[in-house]
Amino acid sequence: MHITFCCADTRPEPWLEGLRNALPGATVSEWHPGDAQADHAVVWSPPQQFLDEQPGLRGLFNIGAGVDALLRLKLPPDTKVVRLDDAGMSVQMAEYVCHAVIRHFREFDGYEADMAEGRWSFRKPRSRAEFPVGVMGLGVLGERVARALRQFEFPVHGWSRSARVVEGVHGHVGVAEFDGFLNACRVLVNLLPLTPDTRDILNRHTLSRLQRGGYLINVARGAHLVDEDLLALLDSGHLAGATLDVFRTEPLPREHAFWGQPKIVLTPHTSARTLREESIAQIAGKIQAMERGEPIAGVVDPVRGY
Ligand code: NDP
Ligand code: OXD
Repeated sequence: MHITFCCADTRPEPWLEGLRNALPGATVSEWHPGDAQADHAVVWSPPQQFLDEQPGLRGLFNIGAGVDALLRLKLPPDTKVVRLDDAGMSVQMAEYVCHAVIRHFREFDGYEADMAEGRWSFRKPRSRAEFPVGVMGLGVLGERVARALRQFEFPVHGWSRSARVVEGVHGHVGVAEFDGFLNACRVLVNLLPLTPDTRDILNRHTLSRLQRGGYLINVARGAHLVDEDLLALLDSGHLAGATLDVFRTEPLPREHAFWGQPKIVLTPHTSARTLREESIAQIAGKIQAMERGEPIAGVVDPVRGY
């Protein structure tokens, strides 16, 4: 069995070594143009040439959860596209989102500023009931985030395409229940995949439906958010702030208005990192299962877009 590796912005050696250890007997190599046909590929943002030259792949294993960049390419028709299924990402995402929600709710940014100026002052405790949190997307990451927020006793609402039952979380389903979901929330967390249905979904119209003093946490993809609409709603005061981990252009260009906006906390697409060991173990296990003819989790539906 031949596994080829084609991952942009990723040092290949540790991945090749890890895959060789996990799949003894397999030939594992970094892809170069003109290489022979492989059986499976481990990829991140591969060039179209790679896919054109590898039409017989049985599995195309993406070393991330989001497959939007991959699905923009012309894929071999019979290849299974497989995304990372947690692999250590959901706990990181839960940490990141809970940190952002709590930092805002408890006004730790204000306390930091006060203490930096030598000011010993208290703020009035706020009520959790006045900070209902909405999680868009109740998949592998969104469900974990919603459960973690419930542990801190925030009222939590979730929105998904099909009905999802998560204990203690008020579920809202599909387009018909989207406005009701937004109206019920003050803090909004985006964990949707980027698809034609969800591109630009965080815009003036939808963000205006959040309760006054709303707060946005975007940890999914930059193209979910209409940047100018967020800036306008921060200026008008309808939104109190935002924490953004993902951007339309990454790295975020130096001249972008987000850099100078004090109500926005920025991080460099780091909320849930791909963990090499966990990812290799998961991918190797799935390759072995596929070779035995068994079903695997995390197979992407290219029509649905995730
Ligand atoms: P999943 O595929 O497991 O979950 C997606 C969820 O979104 C599902 O609940 C799905 O509904 C819902 N959904 C999809 N389309 C719609 C729609 N049109 N309307 C309503 N709900 C919809 O994905 P993950 O949880 O694993 O990952 C989510 C995203 O997080 C990734 O696609 C990626 O973009 C981003 N990500 C960001 C990272 C970072 O570091 N910033 C790291 C990892 C991922 P249903 O349950 O009905 O199918
Ligand atoms: C992912 C990401 O999709 O890191 O896994 O954004």
